[in-house]
Amino acid sequence: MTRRIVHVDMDAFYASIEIRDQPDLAALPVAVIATARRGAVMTANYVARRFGVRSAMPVHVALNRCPDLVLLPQRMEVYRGVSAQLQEVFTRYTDLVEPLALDEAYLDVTQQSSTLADAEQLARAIQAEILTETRLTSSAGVSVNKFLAKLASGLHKPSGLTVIAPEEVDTLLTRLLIEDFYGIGLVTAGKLQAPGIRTGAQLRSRSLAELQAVLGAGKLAPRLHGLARGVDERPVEAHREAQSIGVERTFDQNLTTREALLAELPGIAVEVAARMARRGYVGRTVVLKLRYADWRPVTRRRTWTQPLGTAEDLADAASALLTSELPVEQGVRLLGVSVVNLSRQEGS
Ligand code: TTP
Ligand code: MG
Repeated sequence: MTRRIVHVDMDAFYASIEIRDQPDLAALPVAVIATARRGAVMTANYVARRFGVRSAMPVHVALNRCPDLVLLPQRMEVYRGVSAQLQEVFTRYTDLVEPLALDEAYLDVTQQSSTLADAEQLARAIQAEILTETRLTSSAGVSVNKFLAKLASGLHKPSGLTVIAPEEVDTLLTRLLIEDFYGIGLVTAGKLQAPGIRTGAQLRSRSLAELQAVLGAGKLAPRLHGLARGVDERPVEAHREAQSIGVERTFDQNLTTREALLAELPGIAVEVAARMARRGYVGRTVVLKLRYADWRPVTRRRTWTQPLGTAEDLADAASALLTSELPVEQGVRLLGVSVVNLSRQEGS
């Protein structure tokens, strides 16, 4: 069965978040470093990369290459928050989402598309939604399996959208170096180089038995034999259970009156309930989030003994939480309702 897989990977993730939050840094070379281990660069923006600054590079080497490099300490909670926002965007498109890291995921959109061109449109919409919700850019790759989708997302970074069609696979893979095949680390690369396998073309020229002679009888030889031909049957595994399901709405103009605020809740509740139903969840804790005009966030939550799931129940719960915050002393720019303490709805 042919599949359609999208791989999304954020551009210079930690650095882009820092620059989003301190726009004056945009034109400067910026690196994020671990505060605990001051020794290494976690990531650098694309300005710094032009000087040769890379992830995992010792800070003194990075400063040597780029003396004006701006060093910023990591803010993991913020990055995790953005990661949750990404996950939320992805699940609007498909339930088959497999996160690989905070800033990347595979999405199986086979059910939601009938051609790679359809899947490309979905990927474009996902990138636009990520930009709207997080003010960050991403790169996406679209193809028929995970290996090719991930390869594609890296081809035109930043802000890239790349499709690898089956007919392009041969030309593309023969040109790759073996390190560019997913899962080939330094050790495997070393083993393959001894018998003269350095490129995709050379990898492909070897039979399975020849690769097994080099790599042993484990899974690696058949896996690389497949990858060299663009074959990768691994399914997208949405192994993680949802932690929270919710909807946020940002207003063009800040809302100030009780009526205007309360009037937003039923619509939001309908969307939350629809998402919960689609994914087969009910939940016991309703969380209301407000963001005031000055960006100050407030969350209020309440837990019920019985799980909730209908739009009416969610709207009532959210209204009660909102009412206790009224009147608001300044405008509200964002209103969100989410449900945590999720459990599987019976019968699903
Ligand atoms: P990547 O996606 O590998 O890198 P990136 O998002 O910074 O840049 P791009 O994808 O545009 O090439 O990693 C995601 C985040 O993971 C990165 O922002 C920081 C963190 N990270 C580390 O902490 N150490 C590392 O060695 C790497 C590679 C990443
Ligand atoms: Mg990235």
